[in-house]
Amino acid sequence: MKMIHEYITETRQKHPLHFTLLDPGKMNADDLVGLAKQTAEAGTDGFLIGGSTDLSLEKVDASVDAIKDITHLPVILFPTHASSVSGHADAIFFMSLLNSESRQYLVGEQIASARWVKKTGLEPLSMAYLVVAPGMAAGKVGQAQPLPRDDPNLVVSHALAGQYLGMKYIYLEAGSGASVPVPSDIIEAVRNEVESLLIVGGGIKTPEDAAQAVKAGADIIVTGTLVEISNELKEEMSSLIESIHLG
Ligand code: 1GP
Repeated sequence: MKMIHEYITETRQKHPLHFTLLDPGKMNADDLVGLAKQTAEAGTDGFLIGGSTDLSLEKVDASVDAIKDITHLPVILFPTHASSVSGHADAIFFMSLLNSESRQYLVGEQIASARWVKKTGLEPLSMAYLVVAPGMAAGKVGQAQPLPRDDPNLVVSHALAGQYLGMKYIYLEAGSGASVPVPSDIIEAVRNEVESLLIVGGGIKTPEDAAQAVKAGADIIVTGTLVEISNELKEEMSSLIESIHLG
C-alpha cells in the first residue's frame, strides 16, 4: 500500500480531505463496521480509530481488522494511550498534546509506544495536537488547559512551535461533541503562519460548518459524533463530504 502521508498529500493536491473518526469504546465491531461502510460509500477519505477512554488492544485490533475487511481506505490510529496502539492499522498520528500540563500526554505515552510502533511497522505521522475550548473529554483526559477561543495568536504560537519541532500535522481540536467548532479566525490565523497540514475537528455537524473550516484553511476535516447520531447517515455524510471536497 502507498505510504499514508503520501496518500494524504497527493489527495490534498486534488481536494481537502474528510476523515471519519470511529471510537471502538462507544460501539461494538458490527456497528462500527456498518458505519464505516456507509461513510466509505459516502466518499470519506480515511478512518481515524480512537477515543478518549481507555481502549483495550484487542478491541482496537478487532475494529481495525473489521474496517480493513470492507475498505482499502487508510486506517489511522488516533490514540490516547500507548496500550491501545494496534499494529494492524496503516499509520498512527504520533501526537503530542502541546497544551497539556501533563508530561504523560506531552511525551510519556509516546515514549511508551515508540518501540512498538517501530516493531509493528506502523507509519508514524507526527502531529501537534492542540485542544481549543471547550475541549470536552480530550481536554479533561489530556489534562489540557483548553486554548481560549478569543486568542488566535496563542494558538498560532503553539502551532508554530509544533511546526518547528518537525510536526507534519497540526490538529485544532474543539473536542468531540463540542457545541461549537474551532472558530474560523483561529483556523485562518494558523493557516496564514504555519505550513504543516492543518486538521480541524470537534463539533462539526453540518456541510456549512465543514465548508467554513475549509474556507478558513483546513486541509482535513474530522467528524465523529455525526456518524454516531445521524439517522440518515449516507445522505448526511455525502453532502458534508461533498462540501469539503469542493473546497
Ligand atoms: C474528536 O475532532 C474529533 O476528536 C471529532 O469531533 O465527534 O464532535 O465530530 P466530533
